[in-house]
Amino acid sequence: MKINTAEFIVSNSEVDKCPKDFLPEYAFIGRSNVGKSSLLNTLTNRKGLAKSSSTPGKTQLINYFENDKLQDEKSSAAASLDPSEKLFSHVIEGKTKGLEETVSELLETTEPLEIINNILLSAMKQVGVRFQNGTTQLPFVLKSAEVVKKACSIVEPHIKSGEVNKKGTIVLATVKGDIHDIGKNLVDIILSNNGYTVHNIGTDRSAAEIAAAVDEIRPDAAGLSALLVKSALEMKNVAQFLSSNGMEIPLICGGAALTNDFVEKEVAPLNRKSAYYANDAFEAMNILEKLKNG
Ligand code: B12
Repeated sequence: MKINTAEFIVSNSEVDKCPKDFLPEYAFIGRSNVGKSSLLNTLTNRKGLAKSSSTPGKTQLINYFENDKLQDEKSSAAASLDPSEKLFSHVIEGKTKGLEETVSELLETTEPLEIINNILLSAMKQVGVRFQNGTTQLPFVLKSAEVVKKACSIVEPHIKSGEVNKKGTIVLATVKGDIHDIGKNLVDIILSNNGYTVHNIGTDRSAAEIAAAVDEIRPDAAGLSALLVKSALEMKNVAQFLSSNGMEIPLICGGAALTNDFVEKEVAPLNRKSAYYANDAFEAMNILEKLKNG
């Protein structure tokens, strides 16, 4: 079976095995070039999901694959994987069934932060690559994101707090126009468990909302997240808004859409108390430490 981003060569008997992550735009079945909607219909009719002429929705298809005996076949294949590989495949496949057991098993041998940083993060990165090259689609990405969130909530209580005395306070937000929060929430978990007080005010936060939180909480820094090119630009507005309201708060900016250069040249000059780029929570901690030491 040959897979590339645009097409998927299958034999008729392989249609049923077509994994959800690789639903193609079109497929070759025998000599016929079958379009996506007829492929969806074939799959749906075989399982009796939709008897009418209506095209099946993605939810139906997700259910189809989740309920299908294929899942059982996959589960027995998964049984031979070690717990870290199992967790990785939970994320890739967006599968929550058995997640708690897998994470608990893994926690017996692996440090919680290692699970987050090495397994969950790289699995989500892999999902990102698949999304980018067209081999998976948004609903499946969302399912993977849910798995990461759920796994984090199971792992988090097992993280030993780094310090009893609080090292500092930070307000965290994903900026306006952006609802991505997996990375920001990981930063929250890691900072919280390393002695920082984190006020995570959520996603899609306007400059005014961020400023209000800063005004109320008086943190040592504000951590801003952006994953879209458009929302990266929003960071400039936040810096401008804070400055024009006379606020002096260092910004720590992160997220895949940012670069050190952008933050240094475009955001920092607009903020009264500079702005720093951080690749991850650990870099953010280094910055917070430096800020504390003047
Ligand atoms: C998951 C995901 C989604 C999920 C988000 C679920 C959620 N609850 O977060 C859903 C499906 C909702 C989604 C929606 C969309 N997405 Co999206 N999404 C992704 C994906 C696949 C993974 C992002 C992720 O979670 N990565 C894993 C985490 C752990 O990494 P991270 O966020 O980068 O965080 C790390 C660091 O960056 C850093 N960090 C992050 N924030 C912060 C903050 C601070 C203070 C610090 C210190 C560090 C830090 O620390 C983290 C740990 O190391 C990326 C692809 C990719 N390769 O990134 C696309 C991607 C970001 N999405 C993209 C797009 C286009 C969209 C949509 C517009 C799609 C659409 N057509 O509707 C919408 C946008 C909706 C909106 N208004 O925001 C594009 C953005 C393109 C661009 N450059 O502008 C990407 C790059 C995919 C692509 N190539 O097309 N998406």
